[in-house]
Amino acid sequence: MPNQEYKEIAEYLVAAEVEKREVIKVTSEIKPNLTVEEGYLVQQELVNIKMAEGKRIIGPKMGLTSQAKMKQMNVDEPIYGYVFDYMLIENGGDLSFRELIHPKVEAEIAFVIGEDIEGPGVTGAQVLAKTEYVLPALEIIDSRYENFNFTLPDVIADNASTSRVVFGTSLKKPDQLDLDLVGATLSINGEMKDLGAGAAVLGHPANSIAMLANMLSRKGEKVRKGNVILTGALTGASMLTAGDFVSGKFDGLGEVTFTVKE
Ligand code: OOG
Ligand code: MG
Repeated sequence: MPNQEYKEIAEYLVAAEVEKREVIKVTSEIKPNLTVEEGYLVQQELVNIKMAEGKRIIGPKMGLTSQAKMKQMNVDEPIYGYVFDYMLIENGGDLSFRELIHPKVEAEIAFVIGEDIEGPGVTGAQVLAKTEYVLPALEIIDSRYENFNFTLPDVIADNASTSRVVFGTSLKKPDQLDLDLVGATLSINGEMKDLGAGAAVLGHPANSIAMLANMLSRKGEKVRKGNVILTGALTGASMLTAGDFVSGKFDGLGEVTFTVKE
């Protein structure tokens, strides 16, 4: 498919985000046979559009790294996307519901990378050696597709549903915790919606960054020093509505909260 076609699909998805309306997935009508590789080419065009608008990358992110998420979204392999500066909300801050389409929240462990990590062949242990800090996070995903209904190539093209992120404010060195055993709860208005542990993410969240470095190496890219990276949800995702107070509590890493405003 010619480059122009990837660009047009990327524009279709950016318009959905900007105009806050859900659209029909790419594989229903526009491009039924879109492949995973082509999904990433569309995603690259989408990233290019945002960069040209002056938006800056905070880091790549991993998605669909847990069985719970793969089952919830009915897909069978992890993906990556990118978090931009305009997506950040401070811990304890407000999420504007009217800026989004049909947001959901999920609990994640994030890594601050201290040295470049270049695949292929990267392992979780190598990732830990190059990690500066780990911190808790809540990711707000907002698929641009109707009812979060998509195939793997669709969700890749749509920047892995990335929408907003709240990073926690307590940073720990990776050797201060057994990240696979870190438990987390996700609550909305005081009611626990889901729970999980670090091991839900590919056995250990560091394995998620290793997989990311290995996937990025296919396009000659790497995980970079200074990237802040979401390793993927260790809980399922819960729908949000205006007025909600959301809290993610992580053993040894503290609490991350935000309020959903109109
Ligand atoms: C795709 C994004 C998945 C995660 O952490 O698993 C993701 C989706 O579920 O819409 O960010
Ligand atoms: Mg996520």
